[in-house]
Amino acid sequence: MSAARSFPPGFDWGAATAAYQIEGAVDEDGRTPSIWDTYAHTPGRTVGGDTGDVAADHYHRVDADVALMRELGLHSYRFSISWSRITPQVDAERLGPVNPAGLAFYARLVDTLLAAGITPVVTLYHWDLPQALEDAGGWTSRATSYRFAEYAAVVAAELGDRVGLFTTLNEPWCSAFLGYAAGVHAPGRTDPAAALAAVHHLNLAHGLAARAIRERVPSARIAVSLNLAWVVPETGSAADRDAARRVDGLQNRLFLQPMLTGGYPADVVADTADITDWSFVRSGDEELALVPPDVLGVNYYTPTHVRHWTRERPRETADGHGDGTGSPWIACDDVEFPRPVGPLTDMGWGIDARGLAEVVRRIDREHPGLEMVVTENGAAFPDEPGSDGTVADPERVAYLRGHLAALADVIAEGAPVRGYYVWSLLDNFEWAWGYAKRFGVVHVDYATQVRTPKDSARFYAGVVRTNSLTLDTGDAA
Ligand code: GBH
Repeated sequence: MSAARSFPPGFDWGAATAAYQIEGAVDEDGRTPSIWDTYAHTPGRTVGGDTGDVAADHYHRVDADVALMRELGLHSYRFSISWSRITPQVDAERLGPVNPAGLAFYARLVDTLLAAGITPVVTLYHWDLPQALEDAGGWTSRATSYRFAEYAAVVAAELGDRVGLFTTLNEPWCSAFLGYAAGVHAPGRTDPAAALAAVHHLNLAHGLAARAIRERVPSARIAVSLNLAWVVPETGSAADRDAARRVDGLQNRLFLQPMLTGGYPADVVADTADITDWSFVRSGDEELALVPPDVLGVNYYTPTHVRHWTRERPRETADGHGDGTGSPWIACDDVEFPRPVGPLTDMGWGIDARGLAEVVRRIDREHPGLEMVVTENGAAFPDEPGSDGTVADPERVAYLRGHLAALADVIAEGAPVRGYYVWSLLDNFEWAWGYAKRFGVVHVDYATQVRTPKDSARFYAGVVRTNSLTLDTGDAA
């Protein structure tokens, strides 16, 4: 576990954030509401009624935050763009005028990063759909995919001379299943058929946007970030393996197949036949969605253990998996998610670094040559500054160390993983959990907006500096 490892020369080290989680400034410079403004402002939806209205106030702190990244020695910074800032008047029929002030914010961020020697990596969609599009059906509507491609083209045209890598979507599984089936993310719907329509329109959006970006900026590289699951059946029984097949189908194959090889997995289509007839998939859509990315973004946090539920006792569900109505796991009535054993993060998620290596191995096996970047990996712990002002977060250091060791090993086996982005640079608005959960390597005191690098930030800076994990790389420096 703690043996030394080194990473390949030129390995890309970064940190990631998302617009609604850090920016604040929700009604400045022409921005209109997104589904996350609406959701967070709906009573009962987020812990403590927290919203992203102020968040980490990054919108007003670009210079200081980029200086922080520079101190950490980051090569790259992955951030997302708030669509509602770029085309605030978008509706189902048209994209509407481009908002120069919105574009200018991101242009300035990009220029500030470049001046600091940090490579900007753009995510076009990290869950904050303009509310007017949701009012017209959101991701259940095909028009949303087309408007998204038009928005992507606008951003690419503006930033394509300075940004080399555009990520279309972050974790479309969350958008579709947490947003439209479980209802624990915006827009808060609990309609399994709507979730499957959303899956398709997100896949379509990826393909249409990737084409639109390449047309505007031929040199652009395209990524998509998927929260791929390492699905582990509890036993080798046929019933447990069938549970694993269903979960793998919903979380992994519903996105991998349409983007990488084309079409939808026949078993998932059959399993969901009672929910939808899939008529939202039109002739020609298979070709439209099939745009293999230049880089597959892998987001990994926790393993997914599954077993067949025998109904002899109440069903176990890991936190966030819901149960019955409001579950993201549609057509999985016989599946349960055993409670994780061993150490947990503050989210209640199990810790198992083997999963990161296993998802990478699986992609490498099924899609040889496809380049990967770990676009998110990290953990929440309830860190607070000590009396000396430092923030000790030994659990996060151990989490990162373990996952980086597993990653180094799978790279040494030959998997083409080109970079790693820690989630997250800053403590931030953890969606329905509000500010109750802290994922940053940098602590944020929300009352003062003071940033304090945690011990994990020093650990990570040491890894970046040496391009390796050594026994004592910067731990608790
Ligand atoms: C990412 O999503 C997001 O991209 C990011 O915005 C977010 O802040 C970050 O991770 C931390 O949450 O139900 O216990 O088995 C992560 C999506 C979906 C990962 C649910 C863990 C299962 C946990 N997550 N998943 S559990």
